[in-house]
Amino acid sequence: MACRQMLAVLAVAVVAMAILPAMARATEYVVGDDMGWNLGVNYTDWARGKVFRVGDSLVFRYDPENHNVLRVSGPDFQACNKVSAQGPLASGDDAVPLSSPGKRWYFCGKAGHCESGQKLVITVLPSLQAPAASPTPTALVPGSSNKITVAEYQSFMVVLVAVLTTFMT
Ligand SMILES: [Cu+2]
Repeated sequence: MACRQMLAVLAVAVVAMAILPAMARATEYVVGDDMGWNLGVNYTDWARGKVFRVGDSLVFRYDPENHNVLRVSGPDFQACNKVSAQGPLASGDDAVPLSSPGKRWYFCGKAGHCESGQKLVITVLPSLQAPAASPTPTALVPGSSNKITVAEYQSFMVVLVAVLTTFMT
């Protein structure tokens, strides 16, 4: 029955559409990967090509005897100036949630380490699940306001497929 096969394909597609946004999971980035937070690692290279989003987190792993983590402003980052730094994080295994979009600057507060390149700047992008980034196919729901949510759209599609399936079988 070609009709039923098409419906099955449609149903799978709709379910996939409903599930995919929820699968845009938070990512945990171990800074420096296996090298950790240390001297002799180029954190500009490490960060290149990575996409950091709100909801993700950074994990700094290091020997707390030798390193720590300070969060600073952009100008302080350039100058390795820790006078107004936030922190330090000093556990040796520090998870830092990225809770807002924008730039973030970190460096190690031990003497000379920032100057030697133990510093990291990243740009945090908005979450993929932010309402502004969601499609709003308003034409599919006549009479509704033009502010339907993704959840409403997904519910509508699931109901639509259920109704179609009932009629076609
Ligand atoms: Cu250090």
